[in-house]
Amino acid sequence: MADVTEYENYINGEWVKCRSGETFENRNPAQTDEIVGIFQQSRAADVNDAVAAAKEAYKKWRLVPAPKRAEILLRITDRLVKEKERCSRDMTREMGKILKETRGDVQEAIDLGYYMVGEGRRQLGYTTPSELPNKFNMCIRQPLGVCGLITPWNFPMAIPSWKMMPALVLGNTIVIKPATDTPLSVYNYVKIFEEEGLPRGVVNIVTGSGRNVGEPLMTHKDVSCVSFTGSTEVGRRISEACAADFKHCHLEMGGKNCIFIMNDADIDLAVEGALWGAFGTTGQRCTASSRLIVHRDVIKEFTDKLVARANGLKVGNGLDETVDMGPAINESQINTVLNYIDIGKNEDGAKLLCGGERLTGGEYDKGFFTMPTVFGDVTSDMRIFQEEIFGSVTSITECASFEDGIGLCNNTAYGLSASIYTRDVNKAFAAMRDVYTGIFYVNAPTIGAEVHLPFGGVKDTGNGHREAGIAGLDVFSEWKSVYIDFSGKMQKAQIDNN
Ligand code: UN1
Repeated sequence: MADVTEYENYINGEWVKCRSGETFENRNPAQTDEIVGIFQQSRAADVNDAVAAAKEAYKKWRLVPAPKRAEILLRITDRLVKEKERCSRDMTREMGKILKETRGDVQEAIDLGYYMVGEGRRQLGYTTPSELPNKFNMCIRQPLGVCGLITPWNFPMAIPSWKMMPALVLGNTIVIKPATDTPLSVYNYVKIFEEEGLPRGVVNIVTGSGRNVGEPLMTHKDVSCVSFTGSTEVGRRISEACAADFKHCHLEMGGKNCIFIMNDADIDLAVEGALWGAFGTTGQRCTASSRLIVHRDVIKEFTDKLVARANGLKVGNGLDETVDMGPAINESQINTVLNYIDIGKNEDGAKLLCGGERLTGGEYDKGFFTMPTVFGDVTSDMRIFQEEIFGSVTSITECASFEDGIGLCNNTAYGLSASIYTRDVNKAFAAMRDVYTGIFYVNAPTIGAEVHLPFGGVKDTGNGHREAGIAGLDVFSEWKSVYIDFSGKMQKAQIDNN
């Protein structure tokens, strides 16, 4: 215990303990006897301090020329390149996903960082003619003020970067509350911000629970924008809380993503995609491929091959480079997954094809490990077809035709990501048009979004916003339309030009 580091909040450019002095432990989900760090169990008073600092810092930060703001973000991102391996290892220790994936997570923050650096010299508004003589019209982006960011544990650095970088390049200041399971990754990121000279108060980190930190942050009167990634249930609460004060509110929530495998697909490629889409990040992605909708002509071949591959995956500690799949994030999550496995086993007609249990014995007893699990003969009325599991479980559903398959893809409350495997370009384009999601892939699984395209979903997945890409700027800025009349006369729009 003695050599476990205690990490502090970062408020107004100082590392400080929370006011109550309470702390919580961050444990390695692959090896729960390892404490990764001790973090501040903050409360409303700490949130108030951080928001006050961010509000004060905003006065100056919004006036720093955007290219200058971007220069700091460039230095931060260059540093992150150098710190990638350390940050990836820390992330595997606190989150569990395998090193290859945590390196990808940090890389996603690097990619997004460089992309947003470019926005320092863009943030394009537009000019447009006026309807009146000697008058000039344009619209520009304006920052919002203090942004409250509430980030999840499954992409502990990538998702914070999706929110922090656009917010900062636009001239906002930030209070971020990382997930309690993965505060170290955000700490590592923010530490670089500090070391690379971001002015005090521009970024503040307050760790603690949703109730103690998230709630006071999202209801704080000086917070202008809340950006949240997490469950649909929590997102709904945040949406209601923000509505009272008309705060900008960006929500990125659940998914029940499907891969649709047509009878003309390259089956080996589809199996590869399904395996990666379903069991990458132990299935703990909003974009995970948790429904596999397969044309009946190829369902047997696909199922046999997928089950063989799933059985061959090596589950274990993500720091071991030979491991394919790490643990679930925590006790409660593994219990949710095991509960859904039970639900699947008890569904009338569903067949457990592989996995279906917690892994025990030896090192497994120290962590939250489950087997990669595949259910067959799943129909659209079943809970395992409809509900987000967020774990190493996927399901196979038979379809009779292209139209039937599209109907099944859309038969869900969520709308984040979907994909089709087919060699028929007509089918690929029709599916792209008719499947109702924010992200769509052809001949690739439902995961693998790149940072310069909008990320987000429809229906219960989102509330109409997107992050990353140019669309990500909309969350953290407001349009201002500017009219400059140089006629020297009192001109009246809509009236003088009749
Ligand atoms: C998430 O699932 O929460 O496309 C984010 C992907 C990653 C991001 C996923 N680039 O799967």
